[in-house]
Amino acid sequence: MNDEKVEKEYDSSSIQVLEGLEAVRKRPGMYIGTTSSRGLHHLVWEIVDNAIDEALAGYCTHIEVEIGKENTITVKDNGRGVPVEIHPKTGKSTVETVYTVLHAGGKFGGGGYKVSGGLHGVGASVVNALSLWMEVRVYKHGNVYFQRYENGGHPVEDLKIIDKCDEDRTGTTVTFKPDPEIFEETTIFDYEVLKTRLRELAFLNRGLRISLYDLREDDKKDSFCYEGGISEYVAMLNKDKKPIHDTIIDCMGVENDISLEVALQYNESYNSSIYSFVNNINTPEGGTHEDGVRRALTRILNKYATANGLLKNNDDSLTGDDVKEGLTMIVSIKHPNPQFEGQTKTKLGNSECRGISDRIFSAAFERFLMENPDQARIIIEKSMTASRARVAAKRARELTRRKGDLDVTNFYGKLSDCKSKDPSECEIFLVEGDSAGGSAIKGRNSMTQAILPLRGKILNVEKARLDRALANEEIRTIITAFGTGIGDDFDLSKLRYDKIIIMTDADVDGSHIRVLLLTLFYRFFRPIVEAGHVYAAQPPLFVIKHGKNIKYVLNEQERDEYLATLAPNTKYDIMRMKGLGEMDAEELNETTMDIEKRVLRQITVDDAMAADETFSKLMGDEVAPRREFIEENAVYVQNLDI
Ligand code: 1YM
Repeated sequence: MNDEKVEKEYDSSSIQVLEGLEAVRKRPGMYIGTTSSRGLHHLVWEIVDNAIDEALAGYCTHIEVEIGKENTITVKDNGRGVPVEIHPKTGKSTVETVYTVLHAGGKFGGGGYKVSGGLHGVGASVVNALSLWMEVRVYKHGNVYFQRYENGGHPVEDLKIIDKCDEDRTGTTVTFKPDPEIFEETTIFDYEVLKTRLRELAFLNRGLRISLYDLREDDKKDSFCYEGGISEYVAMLNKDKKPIHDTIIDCMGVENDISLEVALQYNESYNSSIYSFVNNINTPEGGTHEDGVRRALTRILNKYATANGLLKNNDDSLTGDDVKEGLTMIVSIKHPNPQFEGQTKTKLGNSECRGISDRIFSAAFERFLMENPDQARIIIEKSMTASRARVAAKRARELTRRKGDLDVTNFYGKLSDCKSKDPSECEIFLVEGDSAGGSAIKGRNSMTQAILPLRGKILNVEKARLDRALANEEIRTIITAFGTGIGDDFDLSKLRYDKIIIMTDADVDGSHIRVLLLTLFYRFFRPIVEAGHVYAAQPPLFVIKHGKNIKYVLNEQERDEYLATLAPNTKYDIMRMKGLGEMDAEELNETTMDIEKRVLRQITVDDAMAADETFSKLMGDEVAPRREFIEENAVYVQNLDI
């Protein structure tokens, strides 16, 4: 009787498990956001997060990630190993429970800082559900425990011992193959994506070694371990910029189980690169941890500057914006119970973190300034210059505003606007050169398509502040056309077009103009890029004519693919397309502008740090890194996605 009851419960719980995993397969987007390449890589982060948790708990010193020949992933750690005992609630091994029960991973951990408290943390069972197969090996008690799952998380057998190992060897190894039926777009792992995040995790977890191997290519591997933690991160971010003082200022402190680390250094540029993290998760919207540090930074600099006669009575005090010019800073907090808020749930909400961050950082920063008066003076002078420039830019903006320069109703410049006033259906083409501009004006749909021909080279804003940018006519025209304003006045809701389309030739000049425009957008209109409004038109490279058919293709590969589809003895003509300026209105419409036929590439800022690095390299003062980048990316440079 009793036995029967146990068996029934066991049965029903198995059924629930399978239903759980089935739900994941039915609606994968609900669990991993998307089934695109990003979702595919998310699977790796789920498994790696468990190993990172084990490192945060103090038991694991080395994590290895291996991309297999067939695009499998193996993650290996030297932690305690997932428990192998029967789990009281499920009646199965804990290993099976962790890998087959939805949300089991986060639930029984208890205590410590869990990465799974944040954005990831849907659990390893979700990865299993979305895999063709998965294998888990646990090294513990001198044994190798093993379990294999197939077809979206179905155990092939119970957990069993398959081998012996060294008594003192412990750890967990997980291998999985993503299911191509779920990841229709791609099941190919991107080495660079894995490398960037794994390196970041190594920076954020001082002393933890993380290695990456790619078996698809001979000898491709990287291994990261930073004894200096986030200070070394700041050093890397400033590598292609010119630091203005020697020391990377850093601090570390713990209050009520919450630990904070900050590292910063100023460079010559006018941009700031501030990145904050909670339990190793990036918080691009910031939050209380970042607020606390920024508040302290501004207050302490003002206090020191006043006390040491650098800031006089009649000087304006330094603002948060002044002290962030040229600042590269990482803020990393580890919190047992983080609360996330904001539009994308990437903003820390815990109010206690503001005070904790302020106290820990201000004490350390004040001490640094006292002990290093030369560096203190350099930093304060930089902020004071920024302050004066901010006042000048405000004046310039007010002046242009008074003259109505930035007001679209007074704007009879070069813009051929569209008739519709409904931004959701409007697009603006920024076109290289007057001649292509002319054809575009004739070839457009004047209801929804506006044309702005760009004559000169755009100012390189990587080397200019807002006040100089505003003095540039080309840039003023763009700001006016967008309708959003700029700087403190910027308002995304006033954007007059849903799509901003950069239309340049597929040659070196064209890519240069494109990069200059992208720099402008990234530095001064970042929300427009982040909201996905920016696109690059892709004019075709070849036209193939046979009989009455005309086919435009984007590149060599498409050309060859198309030719392969033609019947063997079709007689055909191939022509390399002319530049935009040589196309007539009809051709331009047909190839690049017509909504039905054109190909647009959306410009994304998936990784703000990578974009920042790219712009510093491409547009900054240093020649060597730029040459290096262009040499390394020579083939891609025309297709640079930031
Ligand atoms: C390659 C992925 O998952 N490592 C890993 C996971 C766990 C432990 C150790 C662990 C945790 C605990 C106790 C604990 C997990 N255990 C669980 C659960 N690497 C990888 N290494 N003993 C071992 O948190 O108390 C979930 S993950 F729930 F079983 F404890």
